[in-house]
Amino acid sequence: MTKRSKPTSKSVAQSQSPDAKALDLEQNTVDSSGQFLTGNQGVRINDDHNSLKAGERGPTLLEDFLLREKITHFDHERIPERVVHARGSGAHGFFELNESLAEYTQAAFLQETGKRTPVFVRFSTVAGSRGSSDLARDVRGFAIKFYTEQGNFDLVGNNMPVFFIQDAIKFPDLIHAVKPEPHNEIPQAASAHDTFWDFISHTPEAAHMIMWVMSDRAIPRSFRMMEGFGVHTFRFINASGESTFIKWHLKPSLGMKSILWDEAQRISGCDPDFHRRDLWEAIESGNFPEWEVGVQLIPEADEHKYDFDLLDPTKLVPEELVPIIPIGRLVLDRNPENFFAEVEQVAFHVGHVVPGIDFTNDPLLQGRLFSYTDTQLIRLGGPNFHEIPINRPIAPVHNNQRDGFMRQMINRGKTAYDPNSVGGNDPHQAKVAEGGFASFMERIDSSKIRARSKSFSDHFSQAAMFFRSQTGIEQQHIVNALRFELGKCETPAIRERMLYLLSQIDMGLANDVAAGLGAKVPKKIDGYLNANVGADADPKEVQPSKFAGEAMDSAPLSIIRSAKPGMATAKIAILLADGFYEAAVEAVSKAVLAAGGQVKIVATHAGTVAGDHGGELAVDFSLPTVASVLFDAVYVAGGKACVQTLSAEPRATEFVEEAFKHCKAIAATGAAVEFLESTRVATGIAESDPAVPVGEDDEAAKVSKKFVEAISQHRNWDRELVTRKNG
Ligand code: HDE
Repeated sequence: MTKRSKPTSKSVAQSQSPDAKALDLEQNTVDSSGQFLTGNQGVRINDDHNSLKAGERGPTLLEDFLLREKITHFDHERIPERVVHARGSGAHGFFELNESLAEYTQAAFLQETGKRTPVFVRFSTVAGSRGSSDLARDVRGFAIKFYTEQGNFDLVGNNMPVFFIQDAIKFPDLIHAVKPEPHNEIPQAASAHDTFWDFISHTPEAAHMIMWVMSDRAIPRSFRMMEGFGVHTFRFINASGESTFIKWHLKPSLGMKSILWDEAQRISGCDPDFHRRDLWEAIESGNFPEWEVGVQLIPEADEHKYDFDLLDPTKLVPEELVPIIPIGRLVLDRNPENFFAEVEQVAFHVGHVVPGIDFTNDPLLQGRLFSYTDTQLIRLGGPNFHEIPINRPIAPVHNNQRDGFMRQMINRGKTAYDPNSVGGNDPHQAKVAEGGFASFMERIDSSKIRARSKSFSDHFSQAAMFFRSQTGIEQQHIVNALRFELGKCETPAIRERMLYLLSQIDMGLANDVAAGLGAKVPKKIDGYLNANVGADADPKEVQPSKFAGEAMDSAPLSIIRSAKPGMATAKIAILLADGFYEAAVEAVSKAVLAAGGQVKIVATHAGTVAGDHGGELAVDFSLPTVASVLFDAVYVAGGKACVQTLSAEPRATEFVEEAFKHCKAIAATGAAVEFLESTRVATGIAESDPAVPVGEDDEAAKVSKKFVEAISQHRNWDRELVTRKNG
């Protein structure tokens, strides 16, 4: 039976446990097992297979209220997708504090160590539609809703610490430029087209962000293996009303890992739900994704200490200048019950804050403070979206707001205004000491102007810092990404402007990209550095973007330099066919599982496969349904009959050759070594590539050890043709 939703705010508010949100959601869940099928008014349905007709072959009757109710509901099943971040996945979990921030903020969830706060997290890509591939080259959204006892706090961040633009007024332009072009709605979920690069080439402030999105950060291996950032500088306010600037950071406990662009394109075809599936399966199997949450704290007095502006969202604060203090962990331990009700209907907003957390004057943040409520009104159909279960705070909600589409709350009493005496003047305001929210009393004394701060004008130093902090391999990936993206642009002038912009970051980078485009880096482009000014600006007053020519080195900006060895949850394919050598498969599986990996049996056919000693294995995937891009490493099983079958199957050759091309670990024993030698993996064997361990069938234990070591390094990058040297 449908559980009726009661006015929940009171009962749920009393419960401060991390499970409070689970209880809240449960009040709205429906389990239909053993129940009669009914209409939406509760009437039991006798025949759900036939509409009401005037006679056996007659017309359907307008009177058929069951048909009309069902079809009307169906007709309205879709809601507008998010205008950006439409493609996403989410999960429930908790935040556990292990370092009190009481000195800096009054926020209740940041006071006592050990305190757990329930959260709901949604990851997303930005540009693509709801049904697009997870593997687009794009920024990933990383939005967290903390259900605190003082109300919801939303940290609506990304997996990159900076943004493309400095002022919210440019956001619609940026998004229009990256979305499919309006005349033909092409391309989907891709920035590799004219309009995006046309906009960027006129927007030098995007230089830093472009380095991030052209890097491997834009193609993560998993949501579980990417960092998260609040991007803007926020404020903490403590009990004495003092403010500290703060930047939010999340570091994945599995370490950061990415994939190659070649893989991303292939995965988009093989499994466009790759990240969604990965998150879902990790949680279902008890491998709960986890991040270390940290903050950079900057005293009010240091506001002007740096050669960049803390209010400029195209800049980060290098960890070398302000260390990240770990304060707790974020764990995702529960999948949604219903994707639409939770992941689709969750409504985030940077303006959902609690006492002790406040905004800065970052002009991008200020614009966002308007945008998020506004967008929910159209997306969720009215002003009562906070009553949808996933959005409901666990803190009680009492105010004089009334009515509107889909109102759930039944407010008692006859007053809906303040002040009133008829209702005892309730609900009443809260003093700060009672938890009332008070904004930081920042002093503002200035003229009203429509202009950028001059302190925002260095667009290239941090872009150069990012590029120069990468290893040679990562730099090459950036060059390759730019060659791909700009190579897809059809208008030569756009490429030229981009090459000029790149030359402002790093001449070597610009030359390398130019070589791939068959173009030359122009020495000068008239006018374009004067972007971001109004029509009447005096060109002399416009500060040109400057780059001092030197850039600091920051290791944490590089994935490879900050890599953590380890293979927890890595997915290993065991490629085999009937007649496989059982003892070796067993040994390799054991070693992989012991190191925290997962074993998936990939065979030439579905069902089960028979080993050389009569054992049987259930097949997880048949070759035609997968590709090695979906796995982290491959072991090819020995056994004469098995290898004969694999050798006759072109897909098996493709499987190992692709894994080799993508620098993954590949192991083989017994007869399978000959099979590898008949493929391009032969080079790896000949050159004693440490990530291609091979041996006799009875050497499986030795081979497994090397295999596990190689997987723990994630990739053998030496296999890539390295043309760049770091710096
Ligand atoms: Fe968003 N952004 N954004 N954004 N954003 C939205 O809100 C917007 C920006 C981010 O999983 C929208 O509910 C403006 C920066 C995430 O539901 C919309 C500006 C950062 C999500 C919106 C920005 C973000 C959104 C679309 C520039 C990183 C997905 C649907 C002023 C710090 C949240 C929605 C989810 C979603 C507006 C810039 C992160 C339209 C105007 C910078 C993670 O309101």
